[in-house]
Amino acid sequence: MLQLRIELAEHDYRYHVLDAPVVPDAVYDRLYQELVELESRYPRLVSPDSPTQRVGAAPAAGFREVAHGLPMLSLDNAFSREDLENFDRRVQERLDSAGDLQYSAEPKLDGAAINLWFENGELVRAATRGDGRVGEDVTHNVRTIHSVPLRLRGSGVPRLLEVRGEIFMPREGFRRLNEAAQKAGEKPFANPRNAAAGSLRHLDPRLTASRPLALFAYGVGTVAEGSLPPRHTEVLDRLSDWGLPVAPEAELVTGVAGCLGYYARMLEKRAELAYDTDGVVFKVNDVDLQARLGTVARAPRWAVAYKFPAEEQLTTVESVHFQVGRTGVLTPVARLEPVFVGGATVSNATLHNLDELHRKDVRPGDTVIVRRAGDVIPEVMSVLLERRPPQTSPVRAPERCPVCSSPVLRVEGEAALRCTGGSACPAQRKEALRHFASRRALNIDGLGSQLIDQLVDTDLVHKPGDLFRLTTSQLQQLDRMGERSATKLLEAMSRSKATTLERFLYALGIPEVGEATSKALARHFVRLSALMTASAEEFAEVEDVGPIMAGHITAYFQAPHNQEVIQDLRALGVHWSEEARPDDAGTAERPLKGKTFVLTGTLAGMTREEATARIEALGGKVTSSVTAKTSYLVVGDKPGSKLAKAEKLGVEVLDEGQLGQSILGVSEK
Ligand code: D41
Repeated sequence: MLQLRIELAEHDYRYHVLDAPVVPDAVYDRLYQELVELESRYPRLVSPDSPTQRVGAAPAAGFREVAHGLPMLSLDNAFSREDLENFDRRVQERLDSAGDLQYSAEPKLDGAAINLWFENGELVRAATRGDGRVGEDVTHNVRTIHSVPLRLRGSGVPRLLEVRGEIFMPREGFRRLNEAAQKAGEKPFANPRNAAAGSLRHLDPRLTASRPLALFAYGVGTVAEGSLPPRHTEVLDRLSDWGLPVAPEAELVTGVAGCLGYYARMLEKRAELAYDTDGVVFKVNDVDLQARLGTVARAPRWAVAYKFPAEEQLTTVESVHFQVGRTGVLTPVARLEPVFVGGATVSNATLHNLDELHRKDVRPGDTVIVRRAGDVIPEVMSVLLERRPPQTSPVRAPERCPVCSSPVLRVEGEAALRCTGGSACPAQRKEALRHFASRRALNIDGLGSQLIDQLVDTDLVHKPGDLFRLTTSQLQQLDRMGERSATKLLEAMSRSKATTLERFLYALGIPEVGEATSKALARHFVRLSALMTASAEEFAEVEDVGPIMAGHITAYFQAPHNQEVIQDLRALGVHWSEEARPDDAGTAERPLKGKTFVLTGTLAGMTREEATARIEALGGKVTSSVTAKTSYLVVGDKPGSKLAKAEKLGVEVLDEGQLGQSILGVSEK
């Protein structure tokens, strides 16, 4: 039984902490079953740290209050570069230090803070943060979280240890949980943080066990009869050695510049991370210095949370209108009281389609939550019904196009409303021209959105070819268009006539045909004439072209109107080479194809961006966290916890010289 427990705990650790299982689930299940059977025969030999004991009975009296050994402090916030610089200055002044301090830099997870008590390495208690002094005993729930070790591994574990961390729900798990809730007709959670906090505070541990929760440890409280290393990053490494999960993005940085660099990198990575973050945390790395700095009003002077711009805000809806896209699809858009969210001022947010509009029932006057995450277009998430003013009415679908008044059709089986005006609708013409001139299509420099509006509104341009017939005198009649800019624009148009077949195809705006398909079509057919006469079956032979898309493409080329547009453009001198191009460089020129790299610590000879660019140029990939799939960890000066993780996983570790010489084929400076 002891052996089975050890083996199962090892598999739990490999699966949930290292992300690197070594046996198939079926093997785990068999071992687990074997232990369950032995335990039922010898109930006296069941120990609380057995993997079978993660899900137990609910506490009879609900959640008890428990005092933390040392208080759980709160974090001061910084919202700007200036705030961060002030933090660093205050720290330096208090320490009489001049020069760059080292900081532990960590993602700030958006979950629920937890305090874990380990006695002789065994998990004996888990409590929520509460007011920082006293929290709620949620041991029975926390035990069900598989990345929380029931017993610490390795040596040198203090007899008594309080570990602080954050319980959170990874995004993918959150998505699946909400999908299931929606299917079951239950109310979905607003965000992963609420889902995590709610799951922790449920009386029935079986429910918590069914929730995809995880832990990252970020610090310690009481440490008795044992000791920890003198730097915070080393403490994190030690916790990781003992089997506790630590955020793989944690790093050691130097000075304000290092902090700002880390913040920028994490902000960029924010959308790709598997979990929600609301900022990054910087902590003075030297534990002695932390003690000298002390705390004020329950927050340490040695740490700061530099918050990311909030991705959600409240605002009110001024109106809901319908925007007509390139293919005539009407998209409901909420016009908002402008609000600063996700790092930009937002005054319009999409409602996607009619079904979404009706499901969310967004009305003028409503207070709504808007979300803008990364570069994704802002969207209205939900309405605060309790704030709805009296006498509002639901938005109705328009029967006529708001731009050209043509009838609107609701396509059977689709959520989309479509304007039937086609190229008679100025909105569709404008969008088609915007697309035609865009950077990845014909790339007409200087032909912006407002200019296109004017050209269509003044009837100077109806179809793409008309652009190339414009004269300087016509252009000069437009707003803010002098002779110089008119000439420049005509030159840009003339340059754009030299293009490639794939750009030309993309520029046409064939329904469903994006850049990748345009490229595949150009490769496959090589000549436009071959494309214009191909059958749906022939199109379906092209990689990634399904029967529906093949139908769209043939229909497009068969329509006389489209044939005219194409002939017109060719007659005006739009041209490209129709010679078959050799395939992309094979693996010979992409020797790092299929290899993933993680960079950590400070590189001496090149910046991380340079190293990343070179690895990518050779076909390799650079990712942020070490997993079992990582091919190489490249370590610079002062690597953080990634090195320990790589060693644990047996990931090959290279120093900068080795990266340069053997992989990138350059010698050191
Ligand atoms: O990821 C986090 N949410 C996080 C929270 C973190 N990485 N580090 C933290 N460090 C601290 C101190 C410096 C006080 C030990 C924290 C928190 N505190 C914290 N979480 C909730 C309140 C405070």
